[in-house]
Amino acid sequence: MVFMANTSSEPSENILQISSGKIDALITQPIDDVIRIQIFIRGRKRIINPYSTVVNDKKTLHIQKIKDGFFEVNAGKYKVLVYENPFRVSFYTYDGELIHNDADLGIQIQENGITVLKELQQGERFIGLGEKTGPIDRRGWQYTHWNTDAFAYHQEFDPLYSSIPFYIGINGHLPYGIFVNNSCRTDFNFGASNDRFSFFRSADGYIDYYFIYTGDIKGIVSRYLDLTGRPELPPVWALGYQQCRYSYYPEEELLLLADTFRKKKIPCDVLYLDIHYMDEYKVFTWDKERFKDPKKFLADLKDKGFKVVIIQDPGIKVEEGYGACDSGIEEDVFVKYPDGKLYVGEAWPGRCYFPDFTNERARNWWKRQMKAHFEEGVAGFWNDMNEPAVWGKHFPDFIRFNYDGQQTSHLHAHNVYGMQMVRATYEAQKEFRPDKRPFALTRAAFAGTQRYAWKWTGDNISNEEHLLLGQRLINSLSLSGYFFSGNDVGGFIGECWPELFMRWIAVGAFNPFFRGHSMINSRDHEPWSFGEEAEEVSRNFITLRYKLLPYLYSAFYRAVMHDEPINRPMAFTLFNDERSFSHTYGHQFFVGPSILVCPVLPGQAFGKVWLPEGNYYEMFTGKVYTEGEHVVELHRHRIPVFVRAGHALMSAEASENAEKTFRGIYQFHLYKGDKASSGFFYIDEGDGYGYKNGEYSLIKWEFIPGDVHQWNIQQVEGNSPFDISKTEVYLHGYTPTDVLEINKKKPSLESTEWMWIAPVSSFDPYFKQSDQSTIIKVLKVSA
Ligand code: MIG
Repeated sequence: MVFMANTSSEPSENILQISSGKIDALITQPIDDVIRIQIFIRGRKRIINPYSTVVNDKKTLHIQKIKDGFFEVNAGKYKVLVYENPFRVSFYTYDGELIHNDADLGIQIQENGITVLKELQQGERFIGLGEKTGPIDRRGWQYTHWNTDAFAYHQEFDPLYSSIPFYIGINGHLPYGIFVNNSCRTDFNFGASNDRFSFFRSADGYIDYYFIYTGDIKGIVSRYLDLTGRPELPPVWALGYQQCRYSYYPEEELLLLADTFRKKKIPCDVLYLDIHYMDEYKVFTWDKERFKDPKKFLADLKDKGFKVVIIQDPGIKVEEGYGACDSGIEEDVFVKYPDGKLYVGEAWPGRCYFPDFTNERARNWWKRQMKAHFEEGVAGFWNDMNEPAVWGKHFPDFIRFNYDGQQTSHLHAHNVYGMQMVRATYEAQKEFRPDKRPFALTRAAFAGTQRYAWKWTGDNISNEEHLLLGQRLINSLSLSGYFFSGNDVGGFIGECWPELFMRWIAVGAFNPFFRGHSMINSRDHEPWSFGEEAEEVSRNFITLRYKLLPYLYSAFYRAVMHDEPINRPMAFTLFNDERSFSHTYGHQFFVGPSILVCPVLPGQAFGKVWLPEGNYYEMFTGKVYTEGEHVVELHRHRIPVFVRAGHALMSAEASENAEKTFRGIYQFHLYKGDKASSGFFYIDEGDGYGYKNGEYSLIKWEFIPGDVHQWNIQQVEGNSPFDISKTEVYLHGYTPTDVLEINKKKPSLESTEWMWIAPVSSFDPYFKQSDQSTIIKVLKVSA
């Protein structure tokens, strides 16, 4: 039912429709706390992006007509005031505080461009917007969404590979979210070169945006995920260390690589095949000289405990007799010029046709082409060049796309092309290997792609700037609801060096996606590629990653089930503290609820860390730090990482890969504190869907301080019994005179040692004794 602004029909319809000057507007409420506003230049065809959202606008809208041309919409936690002429909206709390409103310039139309201007509030900040360079706070910056192959990007480069047109504005203590669901090229201004307004602009005469207010950032991200969908729980092996190179071949090299990891006792789960595994870069083929028997080769690696992920590019070589080319033509899946001729663009294989992934027929065709790879035993798929990228940069704007029946041009399809490619890649896995959890990695993305794929941030550079700006990209993706991301450890382009690599592998170990990669004709980025010292440091941090797998996997579980990012930059909760946005602390992030990581550059003698809301333990030495800002001495072989006092961690004995680690011995680590706290650990079989039938263990830990410190650790959900009595328990920060109870019993304790990372050998020819500071004195509950 439509509530026409110019009629006096009764409230509680589901659409408020406004006509004002040259524009029409529709206001709806898809879900609680979210108001959708569509604005279009009257008479223009609207291309609605069908790919990003997973909800229908069904909710009743509570509209009250205050007087002619002025309405109030009750949106749950806030109200929207709507003025008809000129069309303006403003958002208020029920206490009458202004959250956000249109600027007095309102909506501007030039040709087919439509710009929605918003009043800039004093001190207003902007965070999110996905994979965008620049500082954490985007105030004073402008960005464009147009997925781009951004080889060797730098600090001020825009646009990059993906478009997530979702940001969070912070107006004092009132944060709000805006998601602009137009897949065409859009521009966002956050007060760049002006102090009057922020804006978003689309070039096609139509703006479709969602306003979200919940009172906190966590709630905003959660509503955004209600709108655009959530990923499913990944297989545990995807959390392991992954090794890539452009390119490993022939098969002997990969077998040797696998053996080297095992021989050097460095855990690793995944090896990658970059473009050289294919016959002349033709997707779905193998170079049979380099890989004589792919099935056997993959089985051999499987026996060694490795999964293999292969790269796939969208371009299909123009070549008669090449199966994908022939069948693609026959089934009419390639994009065309307006005159009906097939579009040909150039990429790795030379002249290529390109599947129209916005056509369901093409997606289904792609899935069928992938079938043989499942029979061969390929474990996961890596979608590259899917911006889409061609030599010469982009497809011409007028190339035709199906766009799921809306029949439009590249202008609308471009930004969702990669998303629809990786969607097909993901769906193929669901179809052909339904008992396993899919793994897809993508370079290009749009809002909603988090449902299908992990994302890495493309062709970064081996330099110090990229270690930090890469972290900001991951932090920003995290704030934008894209939780599973990471960057090429060591940097893709250029020559990394030992000191930088040691820093990068340490930081990477705490990011959701953890993969070493490097470009053709540059040096290898294997853990042993930078000498013995860097090898020991790499072993330490990769092993640490595996020790922490139960904790990390629990963070993934919380991400999928409870919308809590894995990687949480300070601004996620501390958005009212200006330090969250500073260059000094803007790179810091929590991984899960209890561990705080502070990326630092090589060569610095000391660094600044900010430990908010309570006391902490420096993870590797056990040293106690009080709440606040600290200057800490930096160590060549590790970075500052802290554990919250009063929190618990769960670890495992690191094995050669994630699945074996998951079947081993577990430990709980209880860190003495003075504030009550609680949290969860989650364990299941690490792959498959048994967990949907209750085959998992959800363990709750709880800390209550007092004269007697109480720690309670109990399985609270799941049918797989978790035997807490078989788990080792280590107490950090306690002395034998402390009085504590674990599950209401006084434990008997023994003094012992614990190491998160091992002492690194001394490489100084005169000073032989290695640093022992990572051997921490702890108490252990006696068996
Ligand atoms: O034009 O497949 O970002 O990770 O190694 C380069 C070769 C194509 C770009 C990817 C990179 C990959 C490389 N690809």
